[in-house]
Amino acid sequence: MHKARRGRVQTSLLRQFAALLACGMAFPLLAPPAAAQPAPAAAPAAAPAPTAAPTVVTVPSSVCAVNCTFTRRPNQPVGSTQGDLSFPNLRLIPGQPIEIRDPELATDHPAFPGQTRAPYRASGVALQTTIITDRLDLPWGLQFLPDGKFLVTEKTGALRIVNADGTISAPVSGVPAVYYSGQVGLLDVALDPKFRANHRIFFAFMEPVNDKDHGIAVARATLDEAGNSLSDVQVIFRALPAFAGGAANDGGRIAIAKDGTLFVTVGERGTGGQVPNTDLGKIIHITADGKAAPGNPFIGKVGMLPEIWSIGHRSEEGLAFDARGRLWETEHGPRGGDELNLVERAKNYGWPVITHGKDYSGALINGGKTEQEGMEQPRYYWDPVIAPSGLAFYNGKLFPQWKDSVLVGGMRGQMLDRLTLSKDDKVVDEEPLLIDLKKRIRDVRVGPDGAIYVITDEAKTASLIKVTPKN
Ligand SMILES: [Ca+2]
Repeated sequence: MHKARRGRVQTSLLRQFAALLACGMAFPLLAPPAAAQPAPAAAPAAAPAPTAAPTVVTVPSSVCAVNCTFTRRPNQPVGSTQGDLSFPNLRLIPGQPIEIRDPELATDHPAFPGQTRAPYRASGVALQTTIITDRLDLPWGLQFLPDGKFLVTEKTGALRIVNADGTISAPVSGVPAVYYSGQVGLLDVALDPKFRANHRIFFAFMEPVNDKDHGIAVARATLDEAGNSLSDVQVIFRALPAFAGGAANDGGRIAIAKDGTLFVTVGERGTGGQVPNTDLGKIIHITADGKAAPGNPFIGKVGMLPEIWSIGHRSEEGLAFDARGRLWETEHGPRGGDELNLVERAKNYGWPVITHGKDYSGALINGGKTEQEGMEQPRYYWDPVIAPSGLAFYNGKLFPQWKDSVLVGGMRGQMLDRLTLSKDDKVVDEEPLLIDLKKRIRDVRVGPDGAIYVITDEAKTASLIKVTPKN
């Protein structure tokens, strides 16, 4: 386990610049600050606040020998985004893309046919939606307990058990202190594959490590459902480095592999995803004890943290395995660059060296570069963005037409987006579901009963909704 210790602050500008150059990261000093992602529905756009200056962050000396400082770009204040961010006026004509707005960046282009704006296909499945509760407060992660109950995190710091009849428990006791601000707080929750026997859960949250700094952490605990409490709570992993600010682009999604190891997303928090000796902008792979998982690609490499699995991510809010056991993620990109990625060992997903779209300020990112040798292309990107959160592959029995479909929660897009993949992992059609709800969808999961469950994103009045075929 890493201790989030603060190292000595090194403030030499020359040294910072050398460090960034070494990481291929010089341009953020020249580029405008990255934007915050869309605010929760409860936080309406306010007048833009003054933009803060970039800050220098130091990686703890316990893990870093060289290039230990980097510059973190401030997040733009909520409400400062520009461009066409209205609710999409979708075009539902079979064979045509659903998106009719112009691309955000006129010079952008897909790297291969079908990488964006896949044709609409109506699967013709009538849906029944059942609201189990509409009294959740900024829920973020959803899981199914074996007895038909639900386990839900709320960003403000509460873990709750929702009964099938919609009644909601008091906050489960024993959750550690959570730093809640903007897009961060108590984030995803996951059940141990042997939960029925060991009642163990894992959860990700923004942890206040002192009165100023905070970082993404993963804890494990034993859940006593009857007692509505956690015991044996242990923080097993702390992303490095912790620092002040950065309440956007934080990741916090967990997916547990069949072997019981955890993949966890850690967002870039304004640093870009390329700084090697940090967990920021990475997907990490750890054991149930929080140690680097055996076989990780960067074990023993100087300057790389051993828990890192993949790099170059921005703000990964969806993470799931497909039926073949392959790992996929969705991430919030810049304006016009939200992504669906197939996540593979040691690969670099590009941010912010290459990306589709442009900065929320309207500025080009790295000159508008969209491709580079050695960096992965997203399997799909949304332009304009849908702000994807939550990702699932349909593998239940209630919707046989949707076997292996990709289900993506859209927050800004206010939809459950269903994508069909070809055998070579290209998106061949797109069908926006639940658009009549006009709700920001935060998480999506397929239940053990084959129904699809989504949670929405409001404060106090967010819903847990069950989706089944309409008979
Ligand atoms: Ca990317």
